[in-house]
Amino acid sequence: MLTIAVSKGRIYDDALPLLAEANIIPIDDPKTSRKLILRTNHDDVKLVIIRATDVPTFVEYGAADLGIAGKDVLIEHQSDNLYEPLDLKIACCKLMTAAPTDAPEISGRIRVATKYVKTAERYFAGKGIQAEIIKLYGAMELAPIVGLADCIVDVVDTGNTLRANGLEPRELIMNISSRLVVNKASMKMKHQLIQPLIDQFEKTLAQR
Ligand code: PRT
Ligand code: MG
Repeated sequence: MLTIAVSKGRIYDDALPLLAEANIIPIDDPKTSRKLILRTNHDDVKLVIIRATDVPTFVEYGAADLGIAGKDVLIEHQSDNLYEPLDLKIACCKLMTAAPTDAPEISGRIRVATKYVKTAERYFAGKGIQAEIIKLYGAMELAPIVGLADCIVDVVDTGNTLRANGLEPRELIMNISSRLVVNKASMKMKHQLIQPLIDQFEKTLAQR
């Protein structure tokens, strides 16, 4: 049995064509089904549909053999128990700082709202900036507007969400794409199942 952890939404949408090229086709559709375990055209392959931030946890503990997770989520999760064999180059975006448009650069201690607490801590520490990190679970863009923080750290794609809330992108922390992650024990025990899958993904990506 092979279990693949994927989050609903953009990663699932971008992962479907890759999986299809590897002849893995879900039978249930997560958009219409409330099932958290999706059967596929193979009796021994299933997809588990979970929150994006939970994918590394499921794979780390072997609850899923493989997973697809954003690099933003992976650098925040930080696990030594995951192989990351492939950059799938899907669900691409940028992890950035953002602040109210035309707000002056702040000197001294700043307050930063983000769900990427560890990543933000590392980033500002690396720049020698004293930052108080405020953990939020969503709607980060609101924080500077209501005076909760001076700036935010979040992923940006088109920048429309920032602009709609009077913010502008400032510094690029990292270019983000989704990665294939594999449980270390599964990689050994189920090598004959997993390696061909990795090879097929690689082939598809090379043709893109
Ligand atoms: O939504 P949920 O709370 O369940 O979890 P999630 O937000 O972590 O999941 P999801 O599916 O939204 O994102 C999964 C992964 O997609 C992330 O971990 C990123 O690696 C990647 N990704 C790519 C993005 C975006 N693009 C993106 N634009 N994740 C989030 N966004 C959000 C961003 O947070 C902001 O709210 O979209 C908004 C910005 O988009 P623009 O186009 O307005 O800039
Ligand atoms: Mg989201």
